[in-house]
Amino acid sequence: MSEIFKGIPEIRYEGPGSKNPLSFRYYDAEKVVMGKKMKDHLNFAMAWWHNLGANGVDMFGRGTADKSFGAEPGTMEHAKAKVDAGVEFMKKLGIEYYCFHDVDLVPEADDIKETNRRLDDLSDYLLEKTKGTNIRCLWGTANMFGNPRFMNGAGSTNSADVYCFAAAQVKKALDMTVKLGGKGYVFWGGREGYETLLNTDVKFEQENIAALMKMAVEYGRSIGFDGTFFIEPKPKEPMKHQYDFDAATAIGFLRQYGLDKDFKMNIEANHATLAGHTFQHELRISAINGMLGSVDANTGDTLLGWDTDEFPYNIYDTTMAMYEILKAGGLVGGLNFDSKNRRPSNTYEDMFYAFILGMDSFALGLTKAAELIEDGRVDAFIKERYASYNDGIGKKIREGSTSLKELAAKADEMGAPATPGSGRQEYLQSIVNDVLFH
Ligand code: XLS
Ligand code: CA
Ligand code: CA
Repeated sequence: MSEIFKGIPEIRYEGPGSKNPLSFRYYDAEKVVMGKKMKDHLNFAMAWWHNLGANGVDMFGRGTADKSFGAEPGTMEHAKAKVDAGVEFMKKLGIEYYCFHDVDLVPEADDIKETNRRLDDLSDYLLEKTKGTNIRCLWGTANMFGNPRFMNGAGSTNSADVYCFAAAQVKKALDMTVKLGGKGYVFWGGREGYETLLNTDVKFEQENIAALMKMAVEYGRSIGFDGTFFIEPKPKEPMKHQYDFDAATAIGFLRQYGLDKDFKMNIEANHATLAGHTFQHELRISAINGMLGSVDANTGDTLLGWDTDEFPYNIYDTTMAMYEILKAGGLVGGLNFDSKNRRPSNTYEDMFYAFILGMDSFALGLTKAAELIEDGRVDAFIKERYASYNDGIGKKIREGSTSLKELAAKADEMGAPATPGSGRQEYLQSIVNDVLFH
Protein backbone atom coordinates (compact mmCIF):
# COMPACT_ATOMS: atom_id res chain seq x y z
CA MET A 1 0.00 0.00 0.00
CA SER A 2 1.50 3.32 -0.99
CA GLU A 3 1.83 6.12 1.53
CA ILE A 4 -1.13 8.50 1.67
CA PHE A 5 0.14 11.21 4.00
CA LYS A 6 3.35 11.72 2.09
CA GLY A 7 6.04 13.79 3.70
CA ILE A 8 4.50 13.42 7.16
CA PRO A 9 6.80 11.47 9.44
CA GLU A 10 5.95 9.57 12.60
CA ILE A 11 5.16 12.21 15.19
CA ARG A 12 7.53 11.99 18.12
CA TYR A 13 7.83 13.62 21.51
CA GLU A 14 10.42 16.41 21.34
CA GLY A 15 9.55 18.32 24.50
CA PRO A 16 8.18 21.79 25.26
CA GLY A 17 11.02 23.66 23.58
CA SER A 18 10.46 22.09 20.17
CA LYS A 19 9.51 24.38 17.31
CA ASN A 20 8.89 21.44 15.00
CA PRO A 21 5.16 21.63 14.24
CA LEU A 22 5.09 17.89 13.52
CA SER A 23 6.21 16.89 17.01
CA PHE A 24 4.62 16.50 20.42
CA ARG A 25 5.64 19.05 23.03
CA TYR A 26 3.77 17.41 25.91
CA TYR A 27 2.50 14.00 24.87
CA ASP A 28 5.18 11.54 25.85
CA ALA A 29 3.33 8.21 25.53
CA GLU A 30 5.54 6.11 27.80
CA LYS A 31 6.06 8.73 30.51
CA VAL A 32 4.64 7.63 33.85
CA VAL A 33 2.28 10.07 35.60
CA MET A 34 0.81 9.06 38.95
CA GLY A 35 1.80 5.44 38.45
CA LYS A 36 0.48 4.97 34.89
CA LYS A 37 1.79 5.65 31.40
CA MET A 38 0.41 8.75 29.73
CA LYS A 39 -0.97 6.69 26.87
CA ASP A 40 -2.90 4.48 29.30
CA HIS A 41 -4.39 7.44 31.15
CA LEU A 42 -5.50 9.00 27.90
CA ASN A 43 -6.42 6.12 25.53
CA PHE A 44 -6.66 8.49 22.59
CA ALA A 45 -9.04 7.54 19.82
CA MET A 46 -9.71 8.78 16.30
CA ALA A 47 -13.33 9.38 15.28
CA TRP A 48 -13.76 7.72 11.89
CA TRP A 49 -16.54 10.11 10.83
CA HIS A 50 -14.75 13.40 11.35
CA ASN A 51 -11.20 12.53 10.54
CA LEU A 52 -11.78 10.30 7.54
CA GLY A 53 -15.18 11.60 6.48
CA ALA A 54 -15.78 15.28 7.23
CA ASN A 55 -14.65 17.42 4.32
CA GLY A 56 -15.73 20.83 5.57
CA VAL A 57 -19.18 20.83 3.99
CA ASP A 58 -21.63 23.09 5.81
CA MET A 59 -25.12 24.52 5.24
CA PHE A 60 -23.64 27.29 3.15
CA GLY A 61 -21.01 25.61 1.08
CA ARG A 62 -19.42 22.51 -0.34
CA GLY A 63 -16.50 20.65 1.12
CA THR A 64 -13.08 22.23 1.19
CA ALA A 65 -10.95 19.21 2.06
CA ASP A 66 -10.28 16.23 -0.16
CA LYS A 67 -11.01 13.04 1.77
CA SER A 68 -11.25 10.79 -1.27
CA PHE A 69 -7.85 9.24 -0.53
CA GLY A 70 -7.52 8.40 -4.20
CA ALA A 71 -10.86 6.56 -4.57
CA GLU A 72 -14.36 7.43 -5.71
CA PRO A 73 -16.50 8.45 -2.69
CA GLY A 74 -19.51 6.22 -2.12
CA THR A 75 -17.74 3.04 -3.26
CA MET A 76 -16.26 0.14 -1.33
CA GLU A 77 -12.85 1.08 -2.79
CA HIS A 78 -13.24 4.40 -1.01
CA ALA A 79 -14.30 2.66 2.22
CA LYS A 80 -11.09 0.62 2.02
CA ALA A 81 -9.00 3.68 1.13
CA LYS A 82 -10.33 5.24 4.34
CA VAL A 83 -9.08 2.19 6.25
CA ASP A 84 -5.65 2.61 4.63
CA ALA A 85 -5.62 6.33 5.45
CA GLY A 86 -6.93 5.80 8.99
CA VAL A 87 -4.42 3.11 9.86
CA GLU A 88 -1.50 5.11 8.47
CA PHE A 89 -2.76 8.20 10.32
CA MET A 90 -3.08 6.39 13.66
CA LYS A 91 0.31 4.73 13.27
CA LYS A 92 2.00 8.04 12.54
CA LEU A 93 0.47 9.61 15.65
CA GLY A 94 0.77 6.57 17.91
CA ILE A 95 -3.02 6.41 18.41
CA GLU A 96 -4.26 2.94 19.32
CA TYR A 97 -8.05 3.33 19.16
CA TYR A 98 -10.76 4.40 16.77
CA CYS A 99 -14.52 4.91 17.11
CA PHE A 100 -17.04 4.37 14.32
CA HIS A 101 -20.65 4.48 13.25
CA ASP A 102 -21.74 1.64 10.95
CA VAL A 103 -22.21 4.01 8.04
CA ASP A 104 -18.81 5.66 8.55
CA LEU A 105 -17.24 2.35 7.60
CA VAL A 106 -19.21 1.60 4.44
CA PRO A 107 -21.57 3.45 2.14
CA GLU A 108 -25.11 2.55 3.12
CA ALA A 109 -26.92 0.47 0.49
CA ASP A 110 -30.63 0.64 -0.32
CA ASP A 111 -31.12 -2.79 1.21
CA ILE A 112 -29.95 -3.43 4.76
CA LYS A 113 -28.79 -6.96 3.87
CA GLU A 114 -26.35 -5.46 1.36
CA THR A 115 -25.14 -2.85 3.89
CA ASN A 116 -24.47 -5.66 6.35
CA ARG A 117 -22.58 -7.65 3.73
CA ARG A 118 -20.41 -4.60 3.08
CA LEU A 119 -19.77 -4.27 6.80
CA ASP A 120 -18.59 -7.89 6.97
CA ASP A 121 -16.26 -7.29 4.06
CA LEU A 122 -14.89 -4.00 5.38
CA SER A 123 -14.35 -5.29 8.91
CA ASP A 124 -12.32 -8.22 7.51
CA TYR A 125 -10.19 -5.69 5.66
CA LEU A 126 -9.81 -3.49 8.72
CA LEU A 127 -8.75 -6.45 10.86
CA GLU A 128 -6.22 -7.51 8.27
CA LYS A 129 -4.79 -3.97 8.10
CA THR A 130 -4.45 -3.68 11.86
CA LYS A 131 -3.04 -7.18 12.37
CA GLY A 132 0.20 -7.04 14.33
CA THR A 133 -0.50 -3.50 15.57
CA ASN A 134 -2.08 -2.35 18.84
CA ILE A 135 -4.81 -0.56 16.92
CA ARG A 136 -8.35 -1.58 17.83
CA CYS A 137 -11.84 -0.22 18.32
CA LEU A 138 -12.61 1.89 21.39
CA TRP A 139 -16.33 1.95 20.75
CA GLY A 140 -18.79 1.41 17.98
CA THR A 141 -22.25 2.77 17.38
CA ALA A 142 -25.08 2.76 14.87
CA ASN A 143 -26.00 5.90 12.98
CA MET A 144 -29.73 6.09 13.64
CA PHE A 145 -30.16 9.73 12.73
CA GLY A 146 -28.96 10.18 9.14
CA ASN A 147 -31.32 7.99 7.13
CA PRO A 148 -34.69 9.71 6.42
CA ARG A 149 -36.50 6.72 7.96
CA PHE A 150 -35.30 7.99 11.36
CA MET A 151 -36.88 11.44 10.98
CA ASN A 152 -39.17 10.73 13.96
CA GLY A 153 -36.47 9.00 15.97
CA ALA A 154 -35.07 5.46 16.20
CA GLY A 155 -35.92 3.90 19.57
CA SER A 156 -38.44 6.72 19.96
CA THR A 157 -40.02 6.43 16.52
CA ASN A 158 -43.79 6.30 16.10
CA SER A 159 -43.34 3.50 13.54
CA ALA A 160 -42.83 -0.09 14.68
CA ASP A 161 -41.38 -0.90 11.24
CA VAL A 162 -38.72 1.81 11.60
CA TYR A 163 -38.04 0.47 15.11
CA CYS A 164 -37.10 -2.87 13.49
CA PHE A 165 -34.48 -1.10 11.36
CA ALA A 166 -33.06 0.63 14.44
CA ALA A 167 -32.84 -2.75 16.17
CA ALA A 168 -31.22 -4.32 13.13
CA GLN A 169 -28.57 -1.60 12.99
CA VAL A 170 -27.82 -1.86 16.70
CA LYS A 171 -27.48 -5.64 16.35
CA LYS A 172 -25.08 -5.37 13.43
CA ALA A 173 -23.09 -2.52 15.00
CA LEU A 174 -22.70 -4.68 18.12
CA ASP A 175 -21.46 -7.57 15.97
CA MET A 176 -18.94 -5.20 14.38
CA THR A 177 -17.85 -3.78 17.75
CA VAL A 178 -17.17 -7.26 19.09
CA LYS A 179 -15.40 -8.34 15.92
CA LEU A 180 -13.15 -5.26 16.03
CA GLY A 181 -12.29 -5.73 19.72
CA GLY A 182 -14.29 -2.74 20.98
CA LYS A 183 -14.33 -1.83 24.65
CA GLY A 184 -17.63 -0.01 24.47
CA TYR A 185 -20.85 0.57 22.58
CA VAL A 186 -22.41 4.06 22.43
CA PHE A 187 -25.99 5.21 22.24
CA TRP A 188 -26.13 8.84 21.25
CA GLY A 189 -29.80 9.78 20.98
CA GLY A 190 -29.46 11.94 17.88
CA ARG A 191 -33.14 12.07 17.05
CA GLU A 192 -34.45 10.62 20.29
CA GLY A 193 -36.42 13.66 21.38
CA TYR A 194 -39.15 15.88 20.01
CA GLU A 195 -40.00 19.13 18.31
CA THR A 196 -43.49 19.55 19.77
CA LEU A 197 -45.53 17.86 22.49
CA LEU A 198 -48.60 18.27 20.28
CA ASN A 199 -47.60 15.09 18.45
CA THR A 200 -45.50 13.28 21.05
CA ASP A 201 -46.10 10.73 23.80
CA VAL A 202 -42.91 11.21 25.81
CA LYS A 203 -43.47 8.33 28.24
CA PHE A 204 -44.25 5.89 25.43
CA GLU A 205 -41.12 6.95 23.53
CA GLN A 206 -38.85 6.71 26.55
CA GLU A 207 -40.16 3.21 27.36
CA ASN A 208 -39.39 2.13 23.81
CA ILE A 209 -35.86 3.55 23.94
CA ALA A 210 -35.26 1.69 27.20
CA ALA A 211 -36.60 -1.53 25.66
CA LEU A 212 -34.21 -1.18 22.72
CA MET A 213 -31.31 -0.67 25.12
CA LYS A 214 -32.34 -3.70 27.16
CA MET A 215 -32.44 -5.86 24.06
CA ALA A 216 -29.02 -4.48 23.06
CA VAL A 217 -27.59 -5.51 26.44
CA GLU A 218 -29.14 -8.98 26.15
CA TYR A 219 -27.87 -9.47 22.62
CA GLY A 220 -24.44 -7.96 23.32
CA ARG A 221 -23.87 -10.22 26.30
CA SER A 222 -25.04 -13.23 24.30
CA ILE A 223 -22.35 -12.68 21.64
CA GLY A 224 -19.57 -12.16 24.19
CA PHE A 225 -19.52 -8.37 24.46
CA ASP A 226 -18.14 -7.81 27.95
CA GLY A 227 -17.44 -4.10 27.51
CA THR A 228 -19.49 -1.14 28.65
CA PHE A 229 -22.55 0.41 27.08
CA PHE A 230 -22.50 4.18 27.07
CA ILE A 231 -25.11 6.89 26.79
CA GLU A 232 -23.77 10.12 25.31
CA PRO A 233 -25.92 12.98 26.60
CA LYS A 234 -26.69 16.03 24.47
CA PRO A 235 -29.45 18.55 25.16
CA LYS A 236 -30.42 19.56 21.62
CA GLU A 237 -29.35 19.44 17.97
CA PRO A 238 -30.66 17.96 15.85
CA MET A 239 -33.86 17.83 17.97
CA LYS A 240 -35.21 20.80 19.89
CA HIS A 241 -35.50 18.62 23.01
CA GLN A 242 -33.32 15.54 23.34
CA TYR A 243 -34.21 13.03 26.03
CA ASP A 244 -30.61 12.52 27.21
CA PHE A 245 -30.27 16.21 28.04
CA ASP A 246 -27.27 15.90 30.35
CA ALA A 247 -25.55 13.37 32.60
CA ALA A 248 -27.98 13.78 35.49
CA THR A 249 -30.97 13.22 33.19
CA ALA A 250 -29.41 10.20 31.49
CA ILE A 251 -28.41 8.63 34.80
CA GLY A 252 -31.97 9.06 36.10
CA PHE A 253 -33.30 7.38 32.95
CA LEU A 254 -30.89 4.43 33.29
CA ARG A 255 -31.87 3.90 36.90
CA GLN A 256 -35.56 4.16 36.19
CA TYR A 257 -35.35 1.39 33.60
CA GLY A 258 -32.85 -0.82 35.44
CA LEU A 259 -30.05 -0.24 32.92
CA ASP A 260 -27.54 1.34 35.30
CA LYS A 261 -25.45 -1.82 35.80
CA ASP A 262 -24.54 -2.12 32.12
CA PHE A 263 -24.27 1.54 31.13
CA LYS A 264 -22.01 4.46 31.90
CA MET A 265 -21.71 7.97 30.44
CA ASN A 266 -19.75 9.02 27.40
CA ILE A 267 -19.29 12.72 28.14
CA GLU A 268 -18.67 15.09 25.26
CA ALA A 269 -17.25 18.50 26.16
CA ASN A 270 -19.22 20.37 23.50
CA HIS A 271 -22.49 18.74 24.59
CA ALA A 272 -21.83 19.77 28.19
CA THR A 273 -21.58 23.42 27.23
CA LEU A 274 -24.68 23.17 25.02
CA ALA A 275 -26.53 21.95 28.13
CA GLY A 276 -25.38 25.04 30.01
CA HIS A 277 -22.83 23.14 32.06
CA THR A 278 -19.09 23.01 32.13
CA PHE A 279 -17.32 19.90 30.85
CA GLN A 280 -15.99 19.45 34.38
CA HIS A 281 -19.51 19.51 35.82
CA GLU A 282 -20.66 16.68 33.57
CA LEU A 283 -17.59 14.62 34.43
CA ARG A 284 -18.13 15.19 38.15
CA ILE A 285 -21.83 14.29 38.07
CA SER A 286 -20.99 11.09 36.19
CA ALA A 287 -18.11 10.25 38.51
CA ILE A 288 -19.98 10.68 41.78
CA ASN A 289 -22.67 8.37 40.47
CA GLY A 290 -20.13 5.72 39.47
CA MET A 291 -21.03 6.40 35.84
CA LEU A 292 -17.94 8.01 34.31
CA GLY A 293 -17.09 5.82 31.35
CA SER A 294 -15.58 7.56 28.37
CA VAL A 295 -15.06 11.02 26.89
CA ASP A 296 -15.58 12.67 23.53
CA ALA A 297 -12.71 15.11 23.60
CA ASN A 298 -13.49 18.33 21.80
CA THR A 299 -14.60 21.83 22.63
CA GLY A 300 -17.42 24.08 21.59
CA ASP A 301 -17.35 27.83 21.26
CA THR A 302 -19.38 29.61 23.91
CA LEU A 303 -20.09 32.42 21.45
CA LEU A 304 -21.82 29.91 19.17
CA GLY A 305 -24.90 27.99 20.23
CA TRP A 306 -24.25 24.80 18.31
CA ASP A 307 -22.06 21.74 18.16
CA THR A 308 -18.85 23.01 16.57
CA ASP A 309 -16.74 19.96 17.56
CA GLU A 310 -13.44 21.85 17.68
CA PHE A 311 -10.17 20.29 18.69
CA PRO A 312 -9.48 20.91 22.38
CA TYR A 313 -6.87 23.56 23.07
CA ASN A 314 -7.86 25.24 26.31
CA ILE A 315 -5.48 24.05 29.02
CA TYR A 316 -7.69 25.20 31.89
CA ASP A 317 -10.42 22.92 30.53
CA THR A 318 -8.18 19.94 29.83
CA THR A 319 -6.56 20.29 33.25
CA MET A 320 -9.86 20.36 35.09
CA ALA A 321 -11.17 17.49 32.96
CA MET A 322 -8.13 15.35 33.73
CA TYR A 323 -8.43 16.35 37.38
CA GLU A 324 -11.92 14.81 37.42
CA ILE A 325 -10.78 11.74 35.51
CA LEU A 326 -7.78 11.13 37.80
CA LYS A 327 -9.90 11.61 40.90
CA ALA A 328 -12.46 9.16 39.53
CA GLY A 329 -9.73 6.54 39.08
CA GLY A 330 -9.60 6.78 35.27
CA LEU A 331 -11.86 5.86 32.37
CA VAL A 332 -13.02 2.44 31.23
CA GLY A 333 -13.08 3.98 27.76
CA GLY A 334 -10.79 6.73 26.54
CA LEU A 335 -10.54 10.16 24.96
CA ASN A 336 -12.11 10.07 21.53
CA PHE A 337 -11.39 13.12 19.41
CA ASP A 338 -14.91 13.75 18.21
CA SER A 339 -13.44 16.86 16.68
CA LYS A 340 -13.02 18.22 13.21
CA ASN A 341 -10.71 20.68 11.53
CA ARG A 342 -12.11 24.14 10.87
CA ARG A 343 -13.36 24.44 7.31
CA PRO A 344 -10.43 26.49 6.03
CA SER A 345 -7.90 24.08 7.62
CA ASN A 346 -8.17 21.78 4.65
CA THR A 347 -4.84 20.03 4.09
CA TYR A 348 -3.42 16.70 5.26
CA GLU A 349 -0.95 18.62 7.44
CA ASP A 350 -3.91 20.29 9.16
CA MET A 351 -5.31 16.87 10.12
CA PHE A 352 -2.05 16.14 11.92
CA TYR A 353 -1.71 19.61 13.47
CA ALA A 354 -5.23 19.20 14.86
CA PHE A 355 -4.48 15.88 16.55
CA ILE A 356 -1.13 17.13 17.83
CA LEU A 357 -2.96 20.11 19.36
CA GLY A 358 -5.60 17.89 20.96
CA MET A 359 -3.18 15.25 22.22
CA ASP A 360 -0.73 17.80 23.57
CA SER A 361 -3.53 19.75 25.24
CA PHE A 362 -4.74 16.67 27.09
CA ALA A 363 -1.21 15.49 27.91
CA LEU A 364 -0.40 18.88 29.41
CA GLY A 365 -3.77 18.86 31.17
CA LEU A 366 -2.95 15.44 32.62
CA THR A 367 0.45 16.61 33.88
CA LYS A 368 -1.04 19.75 35.40
CA ALA A 369 -3.96 17.88 36.99
CA ALA A 370 -1.52 15.46 38.60
CA GLU A 371 0.49 18.45 39.90
CA LEU A 372 -2.66 20.03 41.26
CA ILE A 373 -3.50 16.84 43.14
CA GLU A 374 0.06 16.40 44.38
CA ASP A 375 0.20 20.06 45.41
CA GLY A 376 -2.65 19.25 47.78
CA ARG A 377 -3.77 22.78 48.62
CA VAL A 378 -7.13 22.51 46.86
CA ASP A 379 -7.93 19.15 48.46
CA ALA A 380 -6.82 20.40 51.86
CA PHE A 381 -9.07 23.42 51.53
CA ILE A 382 -12.10 21.32 50.59
CA LYS A 383 -11.46 18.94 53.49
CA GLU A 384 -11.24 21.83 55.92
CA ARG A 385 -14.32 23.47 54.45
CA TYR A 386 -16.52 20.61 55.64
CA ALA A 387 -14.69 20.03 58.92
CA SER A 388 -17.73 20.94 61.00
CA TYR A 389 -19.15 17.51 60.04
CA ASN A 390 -16.21 15.63 61.55
CA ASP A 391 -17.58 15.48 65.09
CA GLY A 392 -20.40 16.60 67.31
CA ILE A 393 -23.72 17.36 65.68
CA GLY A 394 -22.10 17.44 62.22
CA LYS A 395 -21.00 13.84 62.58
CA LYS A 396 -24.51 12.84 63.63
CA ILE A 397 -25.91 14.50 60.49
CA ARG A 398 -23.53 12.51 58.32
CA GLU A 399 -24.33 9.29 60.11
CA GLY A 400 -28.04 9.90 59.80
CA SER A 401 -28.45 9.57 63.55
CA THR A 402 -30.18 12.84 64.33
CA SER A 403 -33.56 14.42 63.75
CA LEU A 404 -35.09 17.73 62.86
CA LYS A 405 -36.08 18.06 66.53
CA GLU A 406 -32.52 17.60 67.80
CA LEU A 407 -31.12 19.95 65.13
CA ALA A 408 -33.72 22.59 65.93
CA ALA A 409 -32.86 22.31 69.63
CA LYS A 410 -29.20 22.76 68.74
CA ALA A 411 -30.05 25.91 66.74
CA ASP A 412 -32.04 27.24 69.72
CA GLU A 413 -29.06 26.59 71.96
CA MET A 414 -26.72 28.49 69.62
CA GLY A 415 -29.13 31.38 69.14
CA ALA A 416 -27.24 32.70 66.13
CA PRO A 417 -25.10 30.32 64.06
CA ALA A 418 -21.40 30.67 63.45
CA THR A 419 -20.57 31.90 59.94
CA PRO A 420 -19.99 29.14 57.38
CA GLY A 421 -16.56 30.53 56.46
CA SER A 422 -15.15 32.01 53.27
CA GLY A 423 -15.35 30.01 50.06
CA ARG A 424 -11.94 31.42 49.06
CA GLN A 425 -12.65 31.11 45.35
CA GLU A 426 -10.07 33.66 44.24
CA TYR A 427 -7.39 32.12 46.45
CA LEU A 428 -8.13 28.69 44.91
CA GLN A 429 -8.15 30.06 41.37
CA SER A 430 -4.73 31.56 41.99
CA ILE A 431 -3.47 28.15 43.10
CA VAL A 432 -4.63 26.69 39.80
CA ASN A 433 -2.81 29.49 37.96
CA ASP A 434 0.25 28.89 40.06
CA VAL A 435 0.27 25.19 39.15
CA LEU A 436 -0.39 25.94 35.50
CA PHE A 437 2.16 28.67 35.00
CA HIS A 438 4.92 28.34 37.59
C1 XLS B 1 -23.11 14.16 17.70
C2 XLS B 1 -22.45 13.13 18.48
C3 XLS B 1 -22.13 11.83 17.74
C4 XLS B 1 -21.85 10.72 18.70
C5 XLS B 1 -21.89 9.36 18.11
O1 XLS B 1 -23.27 15.28 18.16
O2 XLS B 1 -21.32 13.69 19.05
O3 XLS B 1 -21.10 12.02 16.83
O4 XLS B 1 -20.62 10.89 19.35
O5 XLS B 1 -23.06 9.11 17.44
CA1 CA C 1 -19.78 12.74 20.31
CA1 CA D 1 -20.73 16.70 19.01
